[in-house]
Amino acid sequence: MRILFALPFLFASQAFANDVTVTTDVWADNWFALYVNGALVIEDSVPITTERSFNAETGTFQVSLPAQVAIIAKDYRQNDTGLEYIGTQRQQMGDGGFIAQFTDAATGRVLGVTDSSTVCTVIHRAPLDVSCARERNPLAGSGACAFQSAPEPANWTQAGFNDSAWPAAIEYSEHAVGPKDGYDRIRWDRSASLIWTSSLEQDNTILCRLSLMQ
Ligand SMILES: [Ca+2]
Ligand SMILES: [Ca+2]
Repeated sequence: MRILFALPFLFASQAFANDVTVTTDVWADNWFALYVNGALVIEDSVPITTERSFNAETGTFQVSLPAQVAIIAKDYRQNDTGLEYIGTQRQQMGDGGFIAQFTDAATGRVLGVTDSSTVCTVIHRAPLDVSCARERNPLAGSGACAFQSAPEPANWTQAGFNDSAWPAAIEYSEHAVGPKDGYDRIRWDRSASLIWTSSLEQDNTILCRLSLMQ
């Protein structure tokens, strides 16, 4: 039944002259979900709890341009300390990293990429003091292991959301991020950059927005 209701909308949306089929490639350390004009279009298929969950995803969607892309990206953390491998010799902060590109599936033309014109905000930062990573018994919210956490702002994936206060994303080199499994499988456009916010290690959950232009 659901498809019967969906069909009229599908035909209506395809009537717009600016409609394009967009191919998107995404690589994330460790997990992401990607929205276009407020609708979820692609989500990382590997759960964040999978050890070393590095992977690339490729998907297609149809949209009328210009369009608004919104991405939530998460670096894995075992708890609110921001650490991973807690209590083992590998106990560490862990680091994030993210890259995406959007191309016209028919022509290959680049419609958008992650770079310093992307804007991002941090909604989970931990630990606030990096010495937490060396503590024998790190406790979230205690001393060096204090953290900052905020809910996702209402309507942040929508095209009309006001992101003017969000800072520019920071571009990182491949050397800094060390992108692994799946990254090399994608032919990245030269304009696409690995991005994150100011700390690859302490910023654990970030929200980013970028525009796709005709
Ligand atoms: Ca990570
Ligand atoms: Ca981290």
